[in-house]
Amino acid sequence: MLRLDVLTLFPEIFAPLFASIPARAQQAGLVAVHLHNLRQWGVGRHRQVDDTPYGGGPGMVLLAEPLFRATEAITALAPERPRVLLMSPQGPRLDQAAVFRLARESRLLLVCGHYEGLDERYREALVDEEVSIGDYVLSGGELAAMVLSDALIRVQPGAIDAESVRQDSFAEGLLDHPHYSRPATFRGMAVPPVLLSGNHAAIEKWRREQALVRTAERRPDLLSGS
Ligand code: 9D3
Repeated sequence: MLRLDVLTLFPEIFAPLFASIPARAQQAGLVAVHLHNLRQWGVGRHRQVDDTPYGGGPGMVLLAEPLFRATEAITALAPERPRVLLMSPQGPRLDQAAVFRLARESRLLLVCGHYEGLDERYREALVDEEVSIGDYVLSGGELAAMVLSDALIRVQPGAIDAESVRQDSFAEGLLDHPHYSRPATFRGMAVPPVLLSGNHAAIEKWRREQALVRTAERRPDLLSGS
């Protein structure tokens, strides 16, 4: 059982974690997702969560006080201390190996920064690990937290067919082979005859070759190990 706590200023945009496979996984008790609004721990009458950066410059910085208080309060909601993951463009890029590693944890707290930065003292004191989902700029950590959560949820034992998890691209280090379904000929385009042969060894060999060719052509970095 995996418990995911998410700390964000925008809990209302997390609908994808309550649909499809993540919804079924929660109904089956394989995972629990708890959203928390950082505003709840804002300071003062205006529940302030950010302020201008010392030293000047554009943008705002999420205040240490609400981040510390929120993390302490969320931690206290369950017996186990969560591993605290900061969604951040400064982190190592997420890959399937990191997904499998993090999916074995029993409790994670995903902290979503905002376009602005976060007070560095929070990162130093309470963040265990930073996670980026790729080299492009998002407007906040929320979509990254949803991507990570979805990837973690679908590999929880029982969430989807175990063979599918094993065969996934990136788990095997290869892209997927082509897929076909009925009819055998569609608008003059025939399905590769080997797939209709009933020869399972030949089909397996063809699929592996196709996966290799595709990977070499489209993602040579996956083969060279870079
Ligand atoms: C001016 C420098 N920018 C850093 C590249 C500032 C900045 C831009 C966007 C700081 C935070 C953000 C919001 N993005 C995330 O919080 C984020 C993110 C991303 O933008 N890309 C990939 N993964 C992630 S995880 C969190």
